[in-house]
Amino acid sequence: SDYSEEPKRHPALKINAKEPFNAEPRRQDLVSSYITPTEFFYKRNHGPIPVVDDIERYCVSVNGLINKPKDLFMKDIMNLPKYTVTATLQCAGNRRTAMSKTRTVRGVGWDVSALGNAIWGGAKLADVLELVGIPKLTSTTPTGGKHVEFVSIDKCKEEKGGPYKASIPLSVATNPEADVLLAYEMNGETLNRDHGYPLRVVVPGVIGARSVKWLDSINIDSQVCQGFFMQKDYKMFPPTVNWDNIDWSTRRPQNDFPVQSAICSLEDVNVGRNGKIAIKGYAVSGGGRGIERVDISIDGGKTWMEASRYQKPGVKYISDEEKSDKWAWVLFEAEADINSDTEIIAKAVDTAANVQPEKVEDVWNLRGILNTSWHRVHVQVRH
Ligand code: MTE
Ligand code: MO
Repeated sequence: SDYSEEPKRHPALKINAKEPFNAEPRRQDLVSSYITPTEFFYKRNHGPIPVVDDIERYCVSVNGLINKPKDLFMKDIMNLPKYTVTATLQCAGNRRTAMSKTRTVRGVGWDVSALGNAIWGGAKLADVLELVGIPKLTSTTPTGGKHVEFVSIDKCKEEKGGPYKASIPLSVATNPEADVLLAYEMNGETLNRDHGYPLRVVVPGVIGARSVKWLDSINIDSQVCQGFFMQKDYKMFPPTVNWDNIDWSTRRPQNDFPVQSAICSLEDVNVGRNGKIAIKGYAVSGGGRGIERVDISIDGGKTWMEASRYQKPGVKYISDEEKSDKWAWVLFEAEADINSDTEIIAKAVDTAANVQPEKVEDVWNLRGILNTSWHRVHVQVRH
Protein backbone atom coordinates (compact mmCIF):
# COMPACT_ATOMS: atom_id res chain seq x y z
CA SER A 1 0.00 0.00 0.00
CA ASP A 2 1.03 3.55 -0.63
CA TYR A 3 1.64 5.93 2.24
CA SER A 4 3.25 8.67 0.14
CA GLU A 5 0.27 11.05 0.36
CA GLU A 6 -0.42 11.10 4.08
CA PRO A 7 -1.56 14.46 5.50
CA LYS A 8 0.49 16.48 8.02
CA ARG A 9 -0.30 15.78 11.67
CA HIS A 10 0.31 17.62 14.93
CA PRO A 11 3.73 16.72 16.36
CA ALA A 12 2.34 16.37 19.90
CA LEU A 13 0.25 13.31 18.98
CA LYS A 14 1.45 9.97 20.37
CA ILE A 15 1.86 7.62 17.44
CA ASN A 16 0.67 4.07 18.19
CA ALA A 17 1.20 2.78 14.65
CA LYS A 18 2.72 4.62 11.71
CA GLU A 19 1.35 2.80 8.65
CA PRO A 20 -1.66 2.75 8.86
CA PHE A 21 -1.50 5.93 10.92
CA ASN A 22 -2.93 5.58 14.43
CA ALA A 23 -2.38 8.30 16.98
CA GLU A 24 -3.88 9.88 20.08
CA PRO A 25 -3.30 13.11 21.99
CA ARG A 26 -1.57 13.32 25.36
CA ARG A 27 -3.93 12.98 28.33
CA GLN A 28 -3.46 16.62 29.36
CA ASP A 29 -4.23 17.90 25.85
CA LEU A 30 -7.37 15.75 25.61
CA VAL A 31 -9.23 17.45 28.45
CA SER A 32 -8.00 20.99 27.94
CA SER A 33 -11.28 21.80 26.14
CA TYR A 34 -14.81 20.42 25.89
CA ILE A 35 -14.61 20.42 22.08
CA THR A 36 -11.54 18.52 20.96
CA PRO A 37 -9.52 20.58 18.48
CA THR A 38 -9.39 18.64 15.19
CA GLU A 39 -5.59 18.39 15.29
CA PHE A 40 -5.82 16.67 18.71
CA PHE A 41 -8.67 14.35 17.72
CA TYR A 42 -7.45 10.72 17.67
CA LYS A 43 -6.82 9.23 14.26
CA ARG A 44 -7.74 5.60 13.68
CA ASN A 45 -7.00 4.16 10.25
CA HIS A 46 -6.72 0.75 8.63
CA GLY A 47 -5.00 1.84 5.42
CA PRO A 48 -3.56 4.86 3.62
CA ILE A 49 -5.62 8.08 3.66
CA PRO A 50 -7.45 8.25 0.31
CA VAL A 51 -7.04 11.26 -1.97
CA VAL A 52 -10.28 12.73 -3.33
CA ASP A 53 -9.36 15.64 -5.55
CA ASP A 54 -12.26 15.89 -7.98
CA ILE A 55 -15.03 16.97 -5.65
CA GLU A 56 -17.38 17.79 -8.59
CA ARG A 57 -17.35 14.16 -9.66
CA TYR A 58 -17.35 12.64 -6.18
CA CYS A 59 -20.62 10.89 -5.43
CA VAL A 60 -22.12 8.37 -3.05
CA SER A 61 -24.09 5.64 -4.76
CA VAL A 62 -27.08 4.37 -2.85
CA ASN A 63 -28.13 0.91 -3.92
CA GLY A 64 -29.32 -2.51 -2.78
CA LEU A 65 -32.85 -3.41 -1.74
CA ILE A 66 -34.53 -0.17 -2.81
CA ASN A 67 -36.73 0.90 -5.67
CA LYS A 68 -34.78 4.04 -6.57
CA PRO A 69 -30.98 3.47 -6.60
CA LYS A 70 -29.27 6.82 -7.01
CA ASP A 71 -25.91 8.57 -7.19
CA LEU A 72 -25.78 11.47 -4.76
CA PHE A 73 -23.30 14.23 -5.48
CA MET A 74 -21.93 16.59 -2.84
CA LYS A 75 -24.38 19.28 -3.96
CA ASP A 76 -27.34 16.91 -3.43
CA ILE A 77 -26.17 16.20 0.09
CA MET A 78 -25.43 19.85 0.85
CA ASN A 79 -28.88 20.84 -0.45
CA LEU A 80 -30.49 18.88 2.37
CA PRO A 81 -31.06 20.66 5.70
CA LYS A 82 -27.76 20.96 7.57
CA TYR A 83 -27.54 19.73 11.15
CA THR A 84 -24.78 20.13 13.67
CA VAL A 85 -24.43 17.46 16.32
CA THR A 86 -21.91 17.54 19.15
CA ALA A 87 -20.88 13.92 19.56
CA THR A 88 -18.06 11.97 21.11
CA LEU A 89 -16.48 9.32 18.93
CA GLN A 90 -14.64 6.62 20.81
CA CYS A 91 -12.67 3.72 19.42
CA ALA A 92 -13.67 0.35 20.89
CA GLY A 93 -9.93 -0.18 21.41
CA ASN A 94 -9.58 2.80 23.75
CA ARG A 95 -7.54 1.76 26.85
CA ARG A 96 -6.38 -1.45 25.14
CA THR A 97 -2.78 -1.10 26.37
CA ALA A 98 -3.96 -1.40 29.97
CA MET A 99 -6.00 -4.49 29.13
CA SER A 100 -2.97 -6.07 27.50
CA LYS A 101 -1.00 -5.70 30.73
CA THR A 102 -3.04 -8.40 32.50
CA ARG A 103 -2.94 -10.78 29.53
CA THR A 104 -1.75 -9.94 26.02
CA VAL A 105 -4.44 -8.95 23.52
CA ARG A 106 -4.19 -8.43 19.76
CA GLY A 107 -4.56 -4.96 18.28
CA VAL A 108 -3.09 -1.47 18.15
CA GLY A 109 -2.27 -0.25 21.66
CA TRP A 110 -4.11 2.80 22.96
CA ASP A 111 -3.83 4.76 26.18
CA VAL A 112 -6.97 6.61 27.37
CA SER A 113 -7.23 9.10 24.49
CA ALA A 114 -8.71 7.11 21.59
CA LEU A 115 -11.73 9.39 21.66
CA GLY A 116 -12.68 12.96 21.02
CA ASN A 117 -15.66 15.28 21.13
CA ALA A 118 -16.42 17.25 17.97
CA ILE A 119 -19.16 19.32 16.41
CA TRP A 120 -20.13 17.42 13.27
CA GLY A 121 -21.98 19.22 10.49
CA GLY A 122 -23.83 17.52 7.68
CA ALA A 123 -27.03 15.96 6.40
CA LYS A 124 -29.09 13.54 8.41
CA LEU A 125 -28.91 10.03 7.03
CA ALA A 126 -32.70 9.80 7.50
CA ASP A 127 -33.10 12.70 5.02
CA VAL A 128 -30.64 11.13 2.57
CA LEU A 129 -32.54 7.83 2.65
CA GLU A 130 -35.80 9.68 2.04
CA LEU A 131 -34.27 10.94 -1.23
CA VAL A 132 -34.03 7.34 -2.42
CA GLY A 133 -37.58 6.50 -1.39
CA ILE A 134 -37.10 5.12 2.12
CA PRO A 135 -39.50 6.87 4.50
CA LYS A 136 -38.45 7.99 7.97
CA LEU A 137 -38.81 5.58 10.92
CA THR A 138 -39.00 2.48 8.75
CA SER A 139 -37.29 -0.69 9.87
CA THR A 140 -37.85 -2.76 6.72
CA THR A 141 -38.10 -1.73 3.07
CA PRO A 142 -40.80 -3.39 0.91
CA THR A 143 -37.95 -5.27 -0.77
CA GLY A 144 -36.66 -6.68 2.55
CA GLY A 145 -33.90 -4.22 3.42
CA LYS A 146 -33.10 -4.17 7.13
CA HIS A 147 -29.53 -2.93 7.36
CA VAL A 148 -27.66 0.03 5.95
CA GLU A 149 -24.11 -0.76 4.90
CA PHE A 150 -21.50 1.95 4.45
CA VAL A 151 -18.62 1.21 2.09
CA SER A 152 -15.50 3.36 2.00
CA ILE A 153 -12.98 4.37 -0.63
CA ASP A 154 -9.95 3.28 1.42
CA LYS A 155 -8.23 -0.07 1.06
CA CYS A 156 -7.18 -2.23 3.97
CA LYS A 157 -5.39 -5.53 4.44
CA GLU A 158 -8.11 -6.96 6.70
CA GLU A 159 -10.46 -6.79 3.68
CA LYS A 160 -7.71 -8.29 1.48
CA GLY A 161 -7.14 -4.95 -0.20
CA GLY A 162 -10.85 -4.12 -0.38
CA PRO A 163 -12.60 -1.17 1.25
CA TYR A 164 -13.42 -0.69 4.93
CA LYS A 165 -17.14 -1.23 5.57
CA ALA A 166 -19.72 -1.51 8.35
CA SER A 167 -23.49 -1.44 8.79
CA ILE A 168 -26.14 -0.16 11.17
CA PRO A 169 -29.78 -1.27 11.48
CA LEU A 170 -32.19 0.46 9.08
CA SER A 171 -34.35 1.39 12.10
CA VAL A 172 -31.49 3.52 13.44
CA ALA A 173 -30.58 4.95 10.03
CA THR A 174 -34.13 6.18 9.32
CA ASN A 175 -34.70 7.57 12.81
CA PRO A 176 -34.09 11.35 12.77
CA GLU A 177 -33.70 11.25 16.58
CA ALA A 178 -30.70 8.94 16.28
CA ASP A 179 -28.85 11.89 14.69
CA VAL A 180 -26.84 9.72 12.29
CA LEU A 181 -25.07 12.15 9.98
CA LEU A 182 -23.31 12.14 6.66
CA ALA A 183 -20.86 14.77 7.85
CA TYR A 184 -18.88 17.14 5.65
CA GLU A 185 -17.83 19.45 8.48
CA MET A 186 -15.93 18.92 11.71
CA ASN A 187 -15.67 21.72 14.27
CA GLY A 188 -17.00 24.28 11.79
CA GLU A 189 -14.49 23.50 9.07
CA THR A 190 -14.52 21.27 6.01
CA LEU A 191 -13.82 17.73 7.17
CA ASN A 192 -10.10 17.04 6.71
CA ARG A 193 -8.57 14.04 4.98
CA ASP A 194 -7.62 12.21 8.18
CA HIS A 195 -11.21 12.30 9.40
CA GLY A 196 -12.92 11.30 6.16
CA TYR A 197 -12.90 14.07 3.53
CA PRO A 198 -15.12 14.67 1.74
CA LEU A 199 -17.87 12.75 3.56
CA ARG A 200 -18.08 10.40 6.53
CA VAL A 201 -20.76 8.73 8.56
CA VAL A 202 -21.13 9.75 12.21
CA VAL A 203 -23.17 7.33 14.32
CA PRO A 204 -23.49 8.98 17.75
CA GLY A 205 -23.37 6.79 20.85
CA VAL A 206 -21.91 3.83 18.97
CA ILE A 207 -18.30 2.53 18.81
CA GLY A 208 -16.21 4.54 16.35
CA ALA A 209 -15.82 1.61 13.96
CA ARG A 210 -19.31 2.14 12.54
CA SER A 211 -18.63 5.78 11.61
CA VAL A 212 -17.22 4.98 8.18
CA LYS A 213 -14.89 7.61 6.71
CA TRP A 214 -14.43 8.47 2.99
CA LEU A 215 -17.88 7.20 2.10
CA ASP A 216 -18.19 5.64 -1.36
CA SER A 217 -21.52 3.84 -1.30
CA ILE A 218 -24.52 3.00 0.84
CA ASN A 219 -26.05 -0.41 0.39
CA ILE A 220 -29.46 -1.43 1.73
CA ASP A 221 -29.25 -5.11 2.64
CA SER A 222 -31.38 -7.82 4.24
CA GLN A 223 -28.49 -8.88 6.46
CA VAL A 224 -25.80 -7.30 8.60
CA CYS A 225 -22.65 -6.28 6.69
CA GLN A 226 -20.44 -9.35 6.22
CA GLY A 227 -17.20 -7.35 6.23
CA PHE A 228 -14.22 -8.12 8.47
CA PHE A 229 -14.86 -5.29 10.92
CA MET A 230 -18.44 -6.47 11.56
CA GLN A 231 -17.81 -10.22 11.59
CA LYS A 232 -14.20 -10.85 12.63
CA ASP A 233 -13.49 -7.88 14.84
CA TYR A 234 -15.25 -5.50 17.26
CA LYS A 235 -17.12 -8.30 18.98
CA MET A 236 -16.99 -8.72 22.75
CA PHE A 237 -15.93 -12.23 23.83
CA PRO A 238 -15.81 -13.63 27.36
CA PRO A 239 -12.41 -14.02 29.08
CA THR A 240 -12.44 -17.80 28.42
CA VAL A 241 -12.27 -17.43 24.65
CA ASN A 242 -8.79 -17.53 23.11
CA TRP A 243 -7.37 -17.66 19.58
CA ASP A 244 -7.61 -21.47 19.50
CA ASN A 245 -11.27 -21.85 20.43
CA ILE A 246 -12.78 -18.66 19.00
CA ASP A 247 -15.98 -18.98 16.97
CA TRP A 248 -16.75 -15.52 15.60
CA SER A 249 -20.30 -16.48 14.60
CA THR A 250 -21.35 -16.91 18.24
CA ARG A 251 -21.25 -13.18 19.02
CA ARG A 252 -22.96 -10.12 17.62
CA PRO A 253 -21.19 -7.05 16.27
CA GLN A 254 -20.81 -4.39 18.97
CA ASN A 255 -22.79 -1.19 18.51
CA ASP A 256 -23.55 0.95 21.60
CA PHE A 257 -20.65 2.03 23.71
CA PRO A 258 -20.83 1.17 27.46
CA VAL A 259 -20.18 3.74 30.19
CA GLN A 260 -16.57 4.91 30.32
CA SER A 261 -14.37 7.41 32.15
CA ALA A 262 -10.71 8.21 32.61
CA ILE A 263 -8.51 10.57 34.57
CA CYS A 264 -6.43 12.71 32.23
CA SER A 265 -4.69 15.17 34.53
CA LEU A 266 -2.42 12.39 35.81
CA GLU A 267 -0.30 9.69 34.21
CA ASP A 268 -0.31 6.02 35.29
CA VAL A 269 2.41 6.72 37.82
CA ASN A 270 2.99 10.17 39.29
CA VAL A 271 5.74 11.22 41.61
CA GLY A 272 5.16 14.43 43.51
CA ARG A 273 5.09 16.27 46.80
CA ASN A 274 2.23 16.00 49.23
CA GLY A 275 -0.52 18.55 48.90
CA LYS A 276 -3.43 19.42 46.64
CA ILE A 277 -3.82 17.46 43.46
CA ALA A 278 -6.22 18.18 40.56
CA ILE A 279 -8.16 15.20 39.26
CA LYS A 280 -9.64 15.92 35.84
CA GLY A 281 -10.94 13.70 33.12
CA TYR A 282 -13.84 12.67 30.88
CA ALA A 283 -16.91 10.44 31.25
CA VAL A 284 -19.18 9.29 28.45
CA SER A 285 -21.77 6.61 27.76
CA GLY A 286 -23.33 5.18 24.63
CA GLY A 287 -26.85 5.14 23.23
CA GLY A 288 -27.50 8.77 24.17
CA ARG A 289 -27.37 7.99 27.88
CA GLY A 290 -26.05 10.86 29.96
CA ILE A 291 -23.60 10.72 32.85
CA GLU A 292 -25.37 10.62 36.18
CA ARG A 293 -22.31 10.68 38.42
CA VAL A 294 -18.53 10.44 38.44
CA ASP A 295 -17.08 8.93 41.62
CA ILE A 296 -13.50 9.54 42.66
CA SER A 297 -11.54 7.56 45.23
CA ILE A 298 -8.18 8.67 46.58
CA ASP A 299 -7.71 5.59 48.77
CA GLY A 300 -7.78 2.79 46.23
CA GLY A 301 -11.56 2.39 46.23
CA LYS A 302 -12.32 2.27 49.97
CA THR A 303 -14.18 5.61 50.02
CA TRP A 304 -15.59 7.79 47.25
CA MET A 305 -16.44 11.41 46.60
CA GLU A 306 -18.36 12.91 43.73
CA ALA A 307 -16.59 14.98 41.07
CA SER A 308 -18.17 18.10 39.59
CA ARG A 309 -19.13 17.75 35.93
CA TYR A 310 -19.56 20.14 33.03
CA GLN A 311 -20.00 20.41 29.29
CA LYS A 312 -20.13 24.20 29.00
CA PRO A 313 -17.23 25.51 31.11
CA GLY A 314 -18.47 26.93 34.41
CA VAL A 315 -22.00 25.51 33.96
CA LYS A 316 -22.90 22.54 36.15
CA TYR A 317 -23.84 19.57 33.94
CA ILE A 318 -27.36 18.19 34.20
CA SER A 319 -27.99 14.81 32.60
CA ASP A 320 -31.13 15.94 30.86
CA GLU A 321 -31.66 15.65 27.09
CA GLU A 322 -32.96 19.21 26.81
CA LYS A 323 -30.16 20.79 28.80
CA SER A 324 -27.15 18.83 27.67
CA ASP A 325 -25.43 17.48 24.57
CA LYS A 326 -26.78 13.96 24.83
CA TRP A 327 -24.20 12.36 22.51
CA ALA A 328 -21.25 14.12 24.06
CA TRP A 329 -18.85 13.45 26.88
CA VAL A 330 -18.83 15.25 30.19
CA LEU A 331 -15.63 16.61 31.68
CA PHE A 332 -15.15 16.18 35.41
CA GLU A 333 -13.04 17.82 38.07
CA ALA A 334 -12.18 17.14 41.70
CA GLU A 335 -9.43 18.22 44.05
CA ALA A 336 -7.86 16.16 46.78
CA ASP A 337 -5.20 16.37 49.43
CA ILE A 338 -2.66 13.62 49.01
CA ASN A 339 -0.04 13.01 51.69
CA SER A 340 1.00 9.41 51.17
CA ASP A 341 1.41 6.96 48.29
CA THR A 342 -2.00 6.01 46.97
CA GLU A 343 -4.17 4.91 44.09
CA ILE A 344 -6.66 7.39 42.63
CA ILE A 345 -9.68 5.90 40.85
CA ALA A 346 -12.46 7.25 38.64
CA LYS A 347 -15.69 5.42 37.86
CA ALA A 348 -18.76 6.78 36.14
CA VAL A 349 -22.45 5.94 36.37
CA ASP A 350 -24.75 6.63 33.41
CA THR A 351 -28.43 7.61 33.40
CA ALA A 352 -29.48 3.95 33.11
CA ALA A 353 -27.47 3.36 36.34
CA ASN A 354 -24.87 1.31 34.47
CA VAL A 355 -21.54 1.41 36.33
CA GLN A 356 -18.05 0.74 35.05
CA PRO A 357 -16.74 -2.70 36.01
CA GLU A 358 -14.16 -2.77 38.81
CA LYS A 359 -11.50 -5.02 37.34
CA VAL A 360 -10.04 -5.20 33.86
CA GLU A 361 -9.74 -9.00 34.28
CA ASP A 362 -13.53 -9.28 34.38
CA VAL A 363 -13.93 -7.67 30.95
CA TRP A 364 -10.74 -9.03 29.41
CA ASN A 365 -11.24 -10.20 25.84
CA LEU A 366 -8.75 -11.40 23.27
CA ARG A 367 -9.23 -8.43 20.90
CA GLY A 368 -8.85 -5.96 23.75
CA ILE A 369 -12.01 -3.99 23.13
CA LEU A 370 -14.21 -2.05 25.53
CA ASN A 371 -11.85 -1.72 28.45
CA THR A 372 -14.19 0.33 30.60
CA SER A 373 -12.84 -0.88 33.94
CA TRP A 374 -12.31 1.63 36.77
CA HIS A 375 -9.52 3.95 35.73
CA ARG A 376 -6.63 3.91 38.19
CA VAL A 377 -3.55 6.10 38.55
CA HIS A 378 -0.83 5.82 41.15
CA VAL A 379 0.64 8.67 43.12
CA GLN A 380 3.95 8.40 44.95
CA VAL A 381 4.59 11.15 47.44
CA ARG A 382 8.13 12.38 48.13
CA HIS A 383 8.36 14.04 51.54
N1 MTE B 1 -13.57 4.31 8.12
C1 MTE B 1 -12.73 3.90 7.16
N2 MTE B 1 -13.09 4.07 5.88
N3 MTE B 1 -11.54 3.32 7.44
C2 MTE B 1 -11.15 3.11 8.75
O1 MTE B 1 -10.06 2.58 8.98
N4 MTE B 1 -11.75 3.33 11.12
C3 MTE B 1 -12.91 3.30 12.02
C4 MTE B 1 -13.86 4.45 11.76
N5 MTE B 1 -14.10 4.60 10.34
C5 MTE B 1 -12.03 3.52 9.79
C6 MTE B 1 -13.24 4.15 9.41
C7 MTE B 1 -12.57 3.27 13.43
S1 MTE B 1 -12.14 1.78 14.10
C8 MTE B 1 -12.73 4.39 14.22
S2 MTE B 1 -12.51 4.28 15.88
C9 MTE B 1 -13.08 5.70 13.65
O2 MTE B 1 -13.27 5.63 12.23
C10 MTE B 1 -11.99 6.72 13.92
O3 MTE B 1 -12.31 7.96 13.38
P1 MTE B 1 -11.25 9.14 13.41
O4 MTE B 1 -9.98 8.67 12.76
O5 MTE B 1 -11.91 10.27 12.71
O6 MTE B 1 -11.00 9.46 14.84
MO1 MO C 1 -12.01 1.99 16.36
